[in-house]
Amino acid sequence: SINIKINNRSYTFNDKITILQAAKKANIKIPTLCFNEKLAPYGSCRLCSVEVENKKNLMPACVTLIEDGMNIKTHSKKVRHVRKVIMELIIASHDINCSSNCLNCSRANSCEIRKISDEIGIREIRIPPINKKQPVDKSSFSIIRDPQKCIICNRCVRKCSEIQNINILTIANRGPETHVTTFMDKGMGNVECTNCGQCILECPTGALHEVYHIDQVWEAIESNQYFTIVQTAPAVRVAISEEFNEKSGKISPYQMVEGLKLLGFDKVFDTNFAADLTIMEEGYEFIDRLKNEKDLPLMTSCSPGWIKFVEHNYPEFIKNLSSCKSPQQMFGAIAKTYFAEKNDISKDKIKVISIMPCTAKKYEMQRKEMINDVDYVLTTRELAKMFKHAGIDLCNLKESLYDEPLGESSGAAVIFGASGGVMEAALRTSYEVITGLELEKIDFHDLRGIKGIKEAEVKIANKNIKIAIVNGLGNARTILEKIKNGEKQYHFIEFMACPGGCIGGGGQPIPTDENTLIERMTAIYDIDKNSEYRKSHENPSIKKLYKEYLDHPNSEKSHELLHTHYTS
Ligand code: HC1
Repeated sequence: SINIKINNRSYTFNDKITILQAAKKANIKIPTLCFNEKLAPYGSCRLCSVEVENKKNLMPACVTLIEDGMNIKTHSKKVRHVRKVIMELIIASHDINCSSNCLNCSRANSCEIRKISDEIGIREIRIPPINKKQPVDKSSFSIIRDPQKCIICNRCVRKCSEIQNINILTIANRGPETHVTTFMDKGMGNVECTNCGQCILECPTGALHEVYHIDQVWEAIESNQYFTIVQTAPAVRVAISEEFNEKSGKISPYQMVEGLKLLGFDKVFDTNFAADLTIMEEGYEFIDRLKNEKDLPLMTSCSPGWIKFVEHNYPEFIKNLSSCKSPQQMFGAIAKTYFAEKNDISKDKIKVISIMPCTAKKYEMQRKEMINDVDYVLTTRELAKMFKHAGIDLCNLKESLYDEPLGESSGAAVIFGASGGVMEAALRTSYEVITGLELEKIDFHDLRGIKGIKEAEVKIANKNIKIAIVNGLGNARTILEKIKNGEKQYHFIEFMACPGGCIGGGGQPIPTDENTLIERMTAIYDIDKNSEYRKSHENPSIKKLYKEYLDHPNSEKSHELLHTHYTS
């Protein structure tokens, strides 16, 4: 055992952990900026510096291991003074006008610099600000990067390489010239960025944020020219609560619907309707591929970050991708045809606005294969801003139902928002279609949870179907490599670009940590459990859509509207 003293109190630990971990176990908070326990330690910001007896210099708590007999002071006069100087330097290297721009900063309410400055007692900034003279990177459809606000904590770089395994961000130069950049300074839109937005979730400041569509959406709502249709993704309905300081799921989806009606959208519909539609199309596609043993494993195609990852890195698997458009895009296609025709509205007058937990959806809507299905995408964070702009107190609103017919959905659709949900929804339908029998145990608990790679075998009509569920692009790379070298074989795989699935999307409230993911996931499965219909093929509005318009899954009309193909 290792005996140490922290602030004159004795503690015993069994493992050689860091000073930071030991302090945490002792309920002592040491401030950090460049540290995240899910990423490799970096030790650059030095905010976590502590005094260790008999050591000349202060030691960074995040990378210094405890040793028997260590006597540590975490908040001595010297430590407090040094932390203030470090913080002043960090602030000086941050946006030259942060104190005034802070008012319109994307992170005005969640800036880690502001929070830590308060915690360590910064009262004045004695160091003049540094102008880094680097332009804002606006090259991406999804993400804006403002180097003036970057404090070089390296968390975005590490998240992109260690968790997502994409490696498009890097640190360039040294000393005062140090900055985060992309290959040859090309900009995020011109390198192999998947638009997943995990870097945004990791950024402690407003140096990274989504490309805003808020102004265009206000304009569409307020113009008399357009018929505005909003669709809400599965994961948004639980996480929106967090933007109003409530636990995930506390504000009901129907209060959010009422809020959307108050904002002035002409129709409030649901992406979940299209998730049910996706299950019909993809379920039948799976049955067909299984029967013909063609292009297996089938790989899901609803996560646009994942699709871009395959196109750039594994073009040999493009044939395995489902030809189904994502629910977001299917929804737009149906809104501008079936709904438009039924209601005699010119499709050119319709503006489809999606509320998504995902920054890559802003890129997906602009892909040439499916352009014009959707007009604008707002993230969960942007929607919360719009509610606040309009003075809508979401927590105290009455509940209002989604409009019909594109607002009806099953429990199988809402679970799309959590890792494993698309697979579970597909199995609920495929089982019944293949066997003609009723599936009695519809909860597939083995497929749930935030673990990065999950595997299972399901027996359908005497055939063992091997499935995998993968979330996070680093894990996607691991599985694809194993399939390539013959180590693994599957029939069907669900892939989601973001850790935890869409509930962990780059457009979700910040922080998005492991605890929040679990809370969001629990709230999602609660909605499923309490749904009137729990299988996509039971959704009455979906049955009607096939009867009145599409005929049957994978029909010619379905292919024209709901399917696509990808190229490398
Ligand atoms: Fe998702 Fe999907 S589940 S991709 O995670 O298939 O973004 O929530 O809307 O399109 O339905 C996201 C979520 C979302 C689509 C659906």
